[in-house]
Amino acid sequence: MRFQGLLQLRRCAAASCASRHLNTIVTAAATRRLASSATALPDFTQKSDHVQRGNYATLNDKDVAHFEQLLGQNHVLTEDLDGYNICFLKRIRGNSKLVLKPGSTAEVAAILRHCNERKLAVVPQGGNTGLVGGSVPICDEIVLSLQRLNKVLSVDEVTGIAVVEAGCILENFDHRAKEAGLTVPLDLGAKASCHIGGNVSTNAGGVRVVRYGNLHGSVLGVEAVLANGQVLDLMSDFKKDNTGYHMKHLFIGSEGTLGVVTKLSMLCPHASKSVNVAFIGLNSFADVLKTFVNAKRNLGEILSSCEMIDERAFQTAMGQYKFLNAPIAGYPFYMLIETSGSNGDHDQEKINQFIGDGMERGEILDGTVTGDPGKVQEIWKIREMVPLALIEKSFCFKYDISLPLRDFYSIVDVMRERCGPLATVVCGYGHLGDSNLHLNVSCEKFNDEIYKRVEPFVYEYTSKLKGSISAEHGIGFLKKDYLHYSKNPVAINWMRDMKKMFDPNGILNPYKVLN
Ligand code: FAD
Ligand code: 2HG
Ligand code: ZN
Repeated sequence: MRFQGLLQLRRCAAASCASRHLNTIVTAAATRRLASSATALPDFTQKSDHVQRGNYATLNDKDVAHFEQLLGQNHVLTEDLDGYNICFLKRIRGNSKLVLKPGSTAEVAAILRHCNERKLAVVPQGGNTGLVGGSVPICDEIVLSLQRLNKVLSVDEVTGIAVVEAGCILENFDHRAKEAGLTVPLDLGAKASCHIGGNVSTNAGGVRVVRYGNLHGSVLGVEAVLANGQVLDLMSDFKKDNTGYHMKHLFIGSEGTLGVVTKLSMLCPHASKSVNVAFIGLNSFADVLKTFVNAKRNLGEILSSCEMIDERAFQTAMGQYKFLNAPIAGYPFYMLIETSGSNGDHDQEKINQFIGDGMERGEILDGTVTGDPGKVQEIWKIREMVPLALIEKSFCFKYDISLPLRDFYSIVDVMRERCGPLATVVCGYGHLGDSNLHLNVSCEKFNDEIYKRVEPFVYEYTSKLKGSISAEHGIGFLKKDYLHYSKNPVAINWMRDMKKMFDPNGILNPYKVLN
C-alpha cells in the first residue's frame, strides 16, 4: 500500500470477520431486548402527561367481533399488548386494548372505514422503532399493525424499480434487492426491525442520504388508505411523472396522520462493486470539518457515507458491547467514511490518497481502511450500536437536529455544561454529511430536573441557528409542542387544514405532529 509506512495506516485489526448474518442477529436481538425488556415500564402517558382524550368512541365487543369477522381471530389481538403500547425508548405508554393485523390493502380499507364511521381512533404501527413516540397509542387508540403486509412484490433488474408492501422489514427488502444486483438506497441501524412503510412515513434518513438523497427522491409511488377507507393509488413505475399535484409526497414523512401507507415503489440503485470504509481518529471538531470538506472534494462521486462519533459516544458503545472490535481508540473524534464505486483499485487508491493527505496535514491522526466485506460490517457495527448503547442501561433524551456545520458540535459542549453531574453521558454523533447531529443525554432514569435543563433549551438553541428540530426522526408525540420552532404559523395552519381535509374526524394518529 502506497502510504503504509508514512501513514501508519493499519489494516483492520479485528480478529474475526463477523458475517452479515451475525451482525443482523446482534442488532435484531439488541433491538428486541430493548423493546421488550420488562424493567421499569413507563407510566401511562395519558395520565403522566395530562393528555385530554379526544372525542372518540370507545371500543366495544361488537367492534371486536366485526374485526374478527373481517380479519380472522388470529389477526385480532386483545391480550399481551405491551409490545405495541410502549415505544422503543420506553418513554411513551398507551393503553390500547386492540391490535389489528390486516393482510391486504382491502382489509386496511375495511378497518378504516369502520373506524371512521364509529369515530374510533387508530395508530398505524410499523416496526415500532420510531424515536419520537409516534407509533404507539397515547390513550386507547386501536393499533393497526402493518406486519402482515410484508411482501416484496417485484424487483425490476433493468430499471431498478422495486414494488414492496409497507410492512416489509427494511433489511429483508434490501436482501431481495441485492439478489437482483440492486441496493435499497436507505440504510439505518434499525434495519432489522423497521418497516419500509414506517421509513416512508417518517421520511427516514439514515447513513446514505449523502449519496442517494432522501426518500422524496427515491420513492416513485405510494398506495395509501385514507381515513374514510378510500384507497389512494399513487403508484408509479417511472422516474418521471408530472401529471398533476405530486401527492405522494404528502405521505412521505407525515407519520401516519394523513393515511396508512400500504404499498410503494422505490428506485433502487445498482449495488456498487467496490465498497471501502475508513475509520479514522481526529483531534478536534475543526479537523472533522476539514476532513469532511476534503472527502467531498476528493472522494466526490464515490462518497457514500460520512458519519461522525465523538469520544463519549464511542466509549459508551465500546464499554457496553464487548463484541465490538474497534481498530483504533483514544481519540476525541472519529469519522466513518464510506466509498462505493465500480472500480476497486481506483476507489482504494483514492481513499488511501485521501487518508494519506489528511494524515500528512495532521488532520487525521490514525485510521483503518478496509474493503473486506466482513470488516466493513464490523466497522459499521460500531456506529450502529451507539444509539442502542446509550439506552441499554439508562434513560436517554435523544435529539435529532439539523444545524449549520460551523455550529454543529458546540451544542454538545453547551449541554454538557448545562446538565453537569445530572447526566451520565452527553454526547454527539450522527450524519455529518447531512448536517444532522444526534445529541444524546443519558441519565439513570427519567427525571424532571434534567428534562427541564434540556428542553426547551435544545429547541430554542436550534431555532436560533435556523436549524431543524427534527432532521429525520419526525415530530411524533414528543416534539409536537415544539413544531413552531421549525415551522412558522402560516405553515402550521396549512398543515392543520390539510389534516382536516384528509381526516375530518381526526381518527388517524391523534395527539401526534400537531397539537
Ligand atoms: P414505527 O416506529 O412503527 O412508526 C413510525 C411512525 O410512522 C409512526 O408515526 C407511525 O404511526 C407511522 N407509520 C408506520 N408505518 C406506517 C404506515 N405503513 N403508514 C402510515 N404510517 C405509518 N431514523 C432515521 O431517520 N435515521 C436513522 O439513522 C435511524 N436510526 C435508528 C437506529 C435505531 C437503533 C433505532 C431504534 C431507530 C432509528 N431511527 C432512525 C428511527 C426509526 O427507526 C425510523 O424512524 C424508522 O423509519 C421507523 O420505522 P418503523 O417501521 O419502526 O416505524
Ligand atoms: C442513528 O443515526 C439514529 O443512529 C438514532 O438516527 C439516533 O438514537 C439516536 O439518537
Ligand atoms: Zn440518524
